This record gives sequence, C-alpha cells and structure tokens, in this order.
Amino acid sequence: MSTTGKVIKCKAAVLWELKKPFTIEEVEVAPPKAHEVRIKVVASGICRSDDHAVSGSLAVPLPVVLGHEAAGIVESVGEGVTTVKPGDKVIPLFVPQCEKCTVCKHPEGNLCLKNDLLKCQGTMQDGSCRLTYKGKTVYSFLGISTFSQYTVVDENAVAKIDAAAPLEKVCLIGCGFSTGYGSAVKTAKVKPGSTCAVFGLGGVGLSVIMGCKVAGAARIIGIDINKDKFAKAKEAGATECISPQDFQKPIEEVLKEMSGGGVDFSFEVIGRLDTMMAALMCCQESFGVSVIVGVPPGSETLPVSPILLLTGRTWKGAVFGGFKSKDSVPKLVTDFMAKKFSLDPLITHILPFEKINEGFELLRSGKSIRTILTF
Ligand code: COD
Ligand code: ZN
Ligand code: ZN
Repeated sequence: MSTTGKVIKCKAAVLWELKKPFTIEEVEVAPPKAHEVRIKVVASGICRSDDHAVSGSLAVPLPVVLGHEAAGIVESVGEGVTTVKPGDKVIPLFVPQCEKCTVCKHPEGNLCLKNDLLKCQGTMQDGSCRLTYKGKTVYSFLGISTFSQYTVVDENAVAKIDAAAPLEKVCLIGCGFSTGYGSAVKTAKVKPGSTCAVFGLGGVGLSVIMGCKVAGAARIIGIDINKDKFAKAKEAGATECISPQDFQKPIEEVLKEMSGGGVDFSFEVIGRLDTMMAALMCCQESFGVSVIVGVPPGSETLPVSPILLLTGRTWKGAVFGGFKSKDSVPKLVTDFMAKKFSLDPLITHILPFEKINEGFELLRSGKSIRTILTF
C-alpha cells in the first residue's frame, strides 16, 4: 500500500534533554509539502557535531531528532519537485544549495544562506517542522534529522546519487569525508609535489590526508598525540607521522625543519586554538596556506600577530570542505564508485539503529572513527 500523501509512523531516536541518552520513539512523519522530499533513511553515520548537540555546545531546540550524515531512498516528493523522484538513492545535505542566494550564485561560495547551521532554529526552511511525537513538535537538526527511519527535507537539501552506490558507505560523503577531503582538494587546492601537514588524525583528518594524496602531494605529515592513529593515517596516505609529545621544541619548529622552512599546506582538524596557531605558523611564510577544519567548542578567540599574514601566508576555513553540496555530492559518489578513494578506513563500527547510544559511547571513548547506524 502506498504511503504517498499519508503520515508515516516510524521509529526515531529522540533527544529529550541535554547530556541524556536517546530514546527510540514512534514518531509521525508528515508528507512532504511543495518543494520537499520524504526519504527512507538506510544508513546514518554518527558525527562529532551530533554529540556537540547532545552536550549543549551546539545549542539546538528540544526535543530534537539529530543526525546529518546519511544516505537513503526517496519515498515520495511534494509538488514541484523536479530533481529527485521516488526510488532514487539520495544523500541529504546539511548545507543546502538553493541556487538563488548571493552565496550560491558566487562561484566559490558554498555556505548557502538557507543553512540552519549558524542559527540552529531546528525547522524546515519554511519555519515549520515535519516530525511530531503524539502530535507535539519534534525539532529538526540542520534541516535533515537523519536518526529516523523516515525524514523530510527541502529539495535543495538533497542530492540524487548513483543507483549502484552502497548507502552504508557513501553516507559518509554527507559530512565527515567531504569536510576533510574538500578542505584539501577544494579549499586549500593542494598542488602536486607539495608538502602538507595534517593536525589531528580522526576520521576527518584521515579524509584530509586522502584529499592531499589524490591532489598529488609528495609529503603528507600526520600529527597526533595518540600514536595508535598513525597506522590508519599511513594507510590513508600519510608519508610520515609525528607526535608533538616526542619533541622538546614547539611542533611548528619541528615541522619547519622537516620541510626546509615551512610546509606548503597545513590543516587543523582537532578543534583547538593552540593547534590552529601551530598549523598557521608551520606553513611557509611567503606562500603557505593553512586551513581551519575543526571548530573549538564555545566562542573562544585567538590573538594573532598580523605579521604572520602580512608576510604572505593565507589562513582559510570552510564548512563541508568548501563544496557546493548539491553539485558536488553526486560527483564525489561517482569518484568513490570509480575507486578514486576508499571510505573503508573511516568505518570502524556498524550497528543497528536501535543501538545508537552504544554508537555515541564509542565516539566519546575514542574507540571508533565512524560508526554507521543501519535502519
Ligand atoms: N595535538 C595533536 N593531536 C591532538 C591533540 C593535540 N593537542 N588533541 C587531540 N588530538 C587528536 C586526537 O588524538 C584525535 O585523534 C584527533 O586529534 C581528533 O580526532 P576526532 O576523532 O576527535 O575528530 P574527527 O576527525 O571526527 O573530527 C574533528 C573535527 C575537528 C573536524 C570536528 O570535531 C569538528 O569540529 N567539526 C566541525 C566542523 C564542521 O564542519 N562542522 C559542520 C558539520 S559536522
Ligand atoms: Zn558532521
Ligand atoms: Zn543558497
């Protein structure tokens, strides 16, 4: 029996209170309105930003259904939807691409003004919500709420992908992989033969390394205080790995010596102010490019000597790797299918959706890189 046009009752992981476990509830998912799409979620990764919402360091209205790194199948579409149809494999986009705003119209801009990342209002683009629990509003997360068997998204927040793509892997293209990989290939525009330094060898850092490798970097130096991370980093493409704790002098001095004056590209993929400074200082003063990928929790700021930039360094940052989401996600899936990169090094755990709390514990204890929840 077709569900088109009807409310769907299904399971979702609801966060009722900060710092508490999720509870699996039966929620109602309204049919998509005009220019919206209802998706059957097949797989969703657990990303650190979901945990930032649980802890309160990313403020979201409650109750909420989190999740923003997923892949699924279109169940039905609202009036006027032209870019996807029922049955299509898709990836929901936590940064939409409306094509109409000043950012979307700029060739290099990607943080579409329709995003809910900066305000976290917890609604669809029209200001209302599609998920309810016993008739009461359950807020959306970044417009896509993927810790639910079904979800509704705006049409500009969903991309059609290759029908042969394995959804339990390519879901990572919805956030973590693209954030790191794009930082190298799109934001920094790493050049063949260059030397790169990657601070932080978690899942996003590994994805930065893969991007540096695909871009043809000659040397990729991984930096982490946890040496257990080195083996995977080398598997992903790092040519050397070092721990700051093995040196007496500051890590930026070590990196300058290793690279004969400074690296060409550096990436901060930890979310700490001290490593952001180290990453900026270790790059070559005349032409080095340093990219901030991590976000420090809270609203901390840095005092920076302008001389560091005046002498020629470039300091950049971007959300979602600087990729225009709806344009880039299908291409990234195509590149994955063509074996340009692998997502396997990122996937350490696969759990049924009901074990979501276990997945978050794995993230908090540092035991997982990425846990994929399957629905
Ligand atoms: N020096 C060196 N390494 C360190 C240090 C240090 N002082 N402290 C921690 N580390 C290492 C850890 O051992 C760990 O291996 C690594 O740094 C961090 O890895 P993870 O696994 O904690 O993190 P990732 O890779 O999953 O994600 C890191 C981000 C910083 C990218 C992430 O937390 C973040 O801030 N994301 C927000 C960016 C964004 O675009 N958000 C939008 C939607 S998600
Ligand atoms: Zn994320
Ligand atoms: Zn836009």
